[in-house]
Amino acid sequence: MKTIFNADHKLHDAAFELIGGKMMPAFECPRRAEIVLEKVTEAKLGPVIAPTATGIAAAAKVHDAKFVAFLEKAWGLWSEEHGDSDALPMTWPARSLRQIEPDSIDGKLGFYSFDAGCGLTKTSFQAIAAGVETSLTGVDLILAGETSAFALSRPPGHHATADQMGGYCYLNNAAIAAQVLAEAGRRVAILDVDYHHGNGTQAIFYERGDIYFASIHGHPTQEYPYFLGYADETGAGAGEGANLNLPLYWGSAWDAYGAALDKACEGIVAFGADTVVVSLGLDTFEEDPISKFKLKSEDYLRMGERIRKLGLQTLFVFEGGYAVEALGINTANVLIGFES
Ligand code: OKP
Ligand code: ZN
Repeated sequence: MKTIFNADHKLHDAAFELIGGKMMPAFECPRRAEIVLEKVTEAKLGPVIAPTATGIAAAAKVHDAKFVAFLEKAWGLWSEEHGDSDALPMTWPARSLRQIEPDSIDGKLGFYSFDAGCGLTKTSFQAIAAGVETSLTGVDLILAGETSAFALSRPPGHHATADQMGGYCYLNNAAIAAQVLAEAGRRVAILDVDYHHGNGTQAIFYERGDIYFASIHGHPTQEYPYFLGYADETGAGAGEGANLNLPLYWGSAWDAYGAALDKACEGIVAFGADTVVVSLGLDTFEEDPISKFKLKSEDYLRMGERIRKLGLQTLFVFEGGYAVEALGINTANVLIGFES
């Protein structure tokens, strides 16, 4: 399996995040992608290639063009007003407030986000754009007939909606890939195994019957992003039946997880998918610092094997996972299990 590695990922390096009432070093940090690259290379899974400079016009297939343009110019507007600090939203158009885009940068940041998890540095957009190119290069490999490919980039994407960033995510790499694959005639299922519900991906395809979305994640009564991801969200309109949420409670280990993964895979088969995009988050790990599932390193081999049993062309797109020391091994284990 080829790995497409976004070397520009390191251009996104937020100074800190506010979590649990404390200012902490950002969990979503450059070391994450580097350790995954190390372990994937050590595992000799296949060639590591650079993304093709395709540009990011395809992002507008699932995102609002005004949102993409905003991301590109946000830090410039911010620095004119606030100097060199990371651009960070702090006020949102919540219930009772109006959905009108303000002129000032602080207002715009709130308008185009749903939480304070998305700081932007001077060079963040370069990393984000190269991330889109990374997943598009993965799409090219799949369309060229490769059985699988791994798009290794950060920041992640699955929380990003059509017009809002949130949860460390800016542009939705997996959704963009799925859309381009669907336009190429593929019947696409997205399997989101990140610990957090892929609210952005779900929302983007919720009313569509041509792309299936299945997610296993922390139950929204307990876990971020809290306001989406219930089992009764099954799709709407033409998309009715094309959305499958399998929320699990804190403390879930492989017995419960493996059973949910079976259900997700059965849904993908019933949908008749020929191509799978896996939102590959490794924050289900027992030692993840911000998550509360109990998967062990060996369980990721089982995960990869189960996905392989689908027998479909598979594009893995890197998402979350914050237990940095084990992150490389856990990621490689999914890919090793898939290839076994
Ligand atoms: C991004 B991805 C919960 C704080 C959550 C945001 C988490 C974003 C995860 N106590 N902060 O899905 O791994
Ligand atoms: Zn996550």
